[in-house]
Amino acid sequence: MIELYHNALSSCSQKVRLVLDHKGISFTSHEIDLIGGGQHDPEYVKLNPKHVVPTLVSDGRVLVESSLIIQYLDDAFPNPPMRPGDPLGRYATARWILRADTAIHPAAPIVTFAGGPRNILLSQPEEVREANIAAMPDPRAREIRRSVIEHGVKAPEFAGALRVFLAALDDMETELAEQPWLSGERFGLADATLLPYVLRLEHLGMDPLLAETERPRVADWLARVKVLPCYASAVEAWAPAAIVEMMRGQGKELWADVEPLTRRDSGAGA
Ligand SMILES: N[C@@H](CCC(=O)N[C@@H](CS)C(=O)NCC(=O)O)C(=O)O
Repeated sequence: MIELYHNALSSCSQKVRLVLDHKGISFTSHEIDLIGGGQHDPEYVKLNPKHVVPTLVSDGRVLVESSLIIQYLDDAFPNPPMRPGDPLGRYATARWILRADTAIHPAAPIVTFAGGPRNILLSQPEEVREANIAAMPDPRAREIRRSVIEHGVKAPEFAGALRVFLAALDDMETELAEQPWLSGERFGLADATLLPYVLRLEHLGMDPLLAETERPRVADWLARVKVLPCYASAVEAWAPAAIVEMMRGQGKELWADVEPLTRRDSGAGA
């Protein structure tokens, strides 16, 4: 019996749903409204003391940290395997997972909240928005959230966070020259881990970064991911179309400010 506390558009939740779906594991869904502050509900915080999603409950055992959760799922439900069998292949997968946790994920709220969702937060009454930020346990995360809400893509943190994404895309492009999937010969944990961040760029209207002319192998990889059954049920089925459209529209309006930061001669991608 699996229960998942998650959010439709959260990258870490998408990652776990992709793995659950790819393995054919059904779960009871508890959606957490991150914009409304559901992650700070005292009952939820008992499960996840970091006030974040996802949280997976497996036969009564509470599991947090999406990267550990997907590795647990691959151990507990080994078919189909989502990590290569050979030690070097497993190392390569673990390295992508580590990179997502230590670099890409910390950059994600900056890239995200500087764009589309910023308007949603700005439309909230200030006391509601501030109460939700004040409830975030990490003081640095609070500071960054306030900065990106105030300054958008002009926030001092934005260009560096975008560079983290660009560097990951460029390394994906290199790796995909050697093998069809980031996890080796088939879709696996590394692919499920990176997909939500690549998709986030698309949702934020930054599709030119994913164009065939710019990064042909990443474009091809994304097209192949999108025809997998798990993409339809774990990502598309959950994503609220109106919010994605709003984010994309907002991102396209901001592209003139963002594009110069993505040029290779600007130091981006280094
Ligand atoms: N290391 C955690 C990070 C989880 C995380 O940051 N989740 C985000 C959504 S992707 C969240 O819940 N944010 C709450 C907030 O923005 O207040 C994991 O991998 O599970």
